[in-house]
Amino acid sequence: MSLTREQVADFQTYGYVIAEDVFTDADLAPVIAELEREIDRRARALHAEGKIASLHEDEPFERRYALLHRQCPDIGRRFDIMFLLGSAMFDFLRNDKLLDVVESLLGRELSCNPIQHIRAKMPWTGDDEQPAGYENVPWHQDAAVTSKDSEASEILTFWMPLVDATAETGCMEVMPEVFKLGYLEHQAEGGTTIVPKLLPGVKPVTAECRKGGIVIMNKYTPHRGTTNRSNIVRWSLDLRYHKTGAPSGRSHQPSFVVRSRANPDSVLKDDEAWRKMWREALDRPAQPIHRV
Ligand SMILES: O=C(O)CCC(=O)C(=O)O
Ligand SMILES: [Fe+2]
Repeated sequence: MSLTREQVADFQTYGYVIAEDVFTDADLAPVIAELEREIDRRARALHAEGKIASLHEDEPFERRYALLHRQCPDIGRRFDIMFLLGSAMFDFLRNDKLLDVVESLLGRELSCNPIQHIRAKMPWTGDDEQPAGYENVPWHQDAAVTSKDSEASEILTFWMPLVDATAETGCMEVMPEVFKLGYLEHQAEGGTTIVPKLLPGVKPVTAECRKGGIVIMNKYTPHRGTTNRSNIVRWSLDLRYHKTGAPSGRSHQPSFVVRSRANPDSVLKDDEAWRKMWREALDRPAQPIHRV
């Protein structure tokens, strides 16, 4: 499904747009099933080591991981796309409905950017806001986690919840129109975040998005996570795409062609080749990936 002209214009105007109902539950089911298998595998291994007492096998995807994580946070170690390298995830990175949306904004020569994550934001019952950290991110622009040589590249973020993302479950907040200011200096303290005195006083928008939708953001759009006050895990994927040939912002990690009119043979269809590229990249000495 391509974006409508109005959605494209909204994106150009505000620096973000929320496209609802792009995917059906069936489109997302293989990715969720792959995550469920991984969770089950890890739970059984930790159970065998005596680190998890109850497997909570009957709990749904939305709940089970939180109940396991509470018993042993180790279950979340390296729970991310580049470490799991699953076939269903690879297929989803190339999903036609997703790429039709990407093409609406970036044109016909498209590469999947290596900055991509699975996020499992746990329920939070504390009186305070859920602390900044991997599970709840402070105000930032995604440009902050790219190298400077990619300044001129349009690297767009496609954020997709695997459960309904609402103010209660901890959806994002975004600042409309602020992308026009370009890059704002970030600091490392408090998690990669915009230097507080540079944060514009713009009223944020609560970016609620039902499962099946996509929150699309410009790389200079400030956004943050909010507290998950529900009793389910706020599962999401955030993927990025750029125009083939443009610097990815992570030249030491694998980008790959997902769609090409000019050179259809360049499209990567082999998930084993994708795994190999990531394994080689992860084996190389760590490179600085953030600007701060
Ligand atoms: O998932 C979140 O709450 C924040 C995600 C984020 O910062 C991103 O996708 O770039
Ligand atoms: Fe972000």
